[in-house]
Amino acid sequence: MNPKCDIALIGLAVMGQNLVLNMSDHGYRVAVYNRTVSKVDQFLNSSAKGKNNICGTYSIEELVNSLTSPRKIVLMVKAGEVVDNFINLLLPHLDEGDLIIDGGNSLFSDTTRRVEELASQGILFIGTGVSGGEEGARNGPSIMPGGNSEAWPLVKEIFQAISAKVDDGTPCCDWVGDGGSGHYVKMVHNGIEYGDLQMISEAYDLLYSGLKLNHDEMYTIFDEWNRGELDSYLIEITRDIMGYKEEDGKPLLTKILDRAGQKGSGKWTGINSLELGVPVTLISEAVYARSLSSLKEERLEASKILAGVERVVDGNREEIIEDLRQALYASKIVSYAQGYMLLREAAQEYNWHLNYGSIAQMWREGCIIRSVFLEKIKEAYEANSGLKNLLLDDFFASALKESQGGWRRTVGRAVAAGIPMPAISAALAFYDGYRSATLPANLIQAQRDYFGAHTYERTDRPAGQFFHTNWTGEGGDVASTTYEV
Ligand code: NBP
Repeated sequence: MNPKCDIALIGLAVMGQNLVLNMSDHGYRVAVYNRTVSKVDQFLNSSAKGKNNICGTYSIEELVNSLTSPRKIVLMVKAGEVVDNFINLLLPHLDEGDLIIDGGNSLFSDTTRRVEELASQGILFIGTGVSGGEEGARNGPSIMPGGNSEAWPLVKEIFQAISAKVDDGTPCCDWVGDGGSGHYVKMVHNGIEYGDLQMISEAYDLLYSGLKLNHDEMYTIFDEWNRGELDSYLIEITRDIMGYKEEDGKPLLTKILDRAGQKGSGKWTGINSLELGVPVTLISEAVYARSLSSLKEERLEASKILAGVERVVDGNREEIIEDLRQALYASKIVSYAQGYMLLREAAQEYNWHLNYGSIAQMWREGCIIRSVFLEKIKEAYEANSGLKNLLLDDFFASALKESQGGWRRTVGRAVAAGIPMPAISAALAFYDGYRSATLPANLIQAQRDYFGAHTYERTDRPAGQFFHTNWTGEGGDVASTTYEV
């Protein structure tokens, strides 16, 4: 009889297969199963061939029986209903203390619900973000687990073994917190990824359609940017994309349709930021920019009707490129600061104890937003765990001071040349709003009180006292308490 397996994985698509191979490489014995069971043999006869610590199983019962106790079962399947269906199929075969781990991109509130429902039945549940795509899953992803904390010791060793590591060997995997916090952190990671992709695309637009640079020239620029403060996986792949040519010698990028897809985690981040009242403007703009890009036919029509200006950026090329680099760097700081504002508010709202330095560490390697820059975020939170906002950290405040000139000139040039920069300009507007001791919100309060008797606070009276003015002399003196616009 074969020895029992250490862990099981259900879902042999790209992520599942690569995670299994990764666990196998680290010496773990893994049982595998897939809804379409023919894919089990396909896997065993292809990339898992010859790996005798990967065991195919052909029913849920066989999978469960192949495991040592307490059982550990990873679901790497399509998020949503499919996860609940598998949990329901597994439950009749499990014993108290067994553990189900959902490694897909589940909505954090679903994970919170599953942790609670399963705890009431004596079953442990972890919802974990796994980032890094196919290559990460195979060679070391960033792993962000949260859920029932009693479950963490059961998988800590396996997860940290297969995860990415930073240079000093620290794993990019640590316990995030209770409930759906692991999937929440993954959601914010994905939102930040949306922002990074959008900002880089805006920079490319200015270089290509504004400065009329060719792809070889842009390759060199992204290559240089990748050697400095912007050093990151996404700048690196952008450089490589600039250099990629088809057999006809033409850059493939010029032949790719400008209609960006999305799977939903950026939208979830935007929706949650609205619900929690956190101004995560850059990520939201990045989501809207993809929505606008998808209106290709409408844009084609509008391009023939609506007036604009010639898309040309004039001036000293080197200065314009350096200003753009500064704009990208400053906007990136704002984007991460907004992401961390959201994490802080969520921790408060959902009663999680998040370690912000450790989150930066988990994103440092293995995941799509990995970058040198995250080291600085980790250092900022290590120096001051109660830091109110990343922008107020000395390093980031002075980085913004140094780059704001180039940032402002870049946004000015883009506006003058009719080149849309929704993310980079939203970041600048946020920065200017955040550093404003006074905002024109006094007028909004006056307007609200004028038309809806919503009341206002006064600068010459203590905060918390509300006043209503009969602005026209014709309205009443009764203030509104329930009517909101
Ligand atoms: P998919 O998201 O394409 O999921 C494929 C798996 O889900 C297969 O095992 C498939 O079984 C199963 N499945 C589907 Br689809 N519908 C099902 C149903 N109605 N009932 C039962 N099983 C069903 O695979 P993936 O791209 O490897 O991603 C797995 C998870 O990891 C997802 O949640 C994804 O969001 C997340 N993720 C993906 C990436 C990435 O780069 N791809 C990165 C990070 C996280 P079948 O073979 O029988 O159809």
